[in-house]
Amino acid sequence: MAADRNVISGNSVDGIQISGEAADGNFVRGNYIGVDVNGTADLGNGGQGVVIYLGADNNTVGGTAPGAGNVISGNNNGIAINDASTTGNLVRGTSSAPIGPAPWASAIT
Ligand SMILES: [Ca+2]
Repeated sequence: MAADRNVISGNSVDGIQISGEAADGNFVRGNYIGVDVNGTADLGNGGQGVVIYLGADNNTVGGTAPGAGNVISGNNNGIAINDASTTGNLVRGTSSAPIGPAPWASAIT
């Protein structure tokens, strides 16, 4: 999965927005968000790395399978989940290490 990752970095606003009542059941897996293609240098997005809001429900960032974790670093904020109508979202396999100690860890720094 790692070779298939997206590099979502260097945007002036948010890296990924999952927004609105219909934005339910999405997965964000295996990406570099806010770092360079090697996953080692700061290339942060100007807003959130990932933001889930305005009624987006039951979305998953990361996961427990090998390669499902994201590296989310260098952004203004790592992950934001906002608004009372935004429910049931999961952030899985998190780690404070620059790249998680297990291949499935999401590193959020
Ligand atoms: Ca919804």
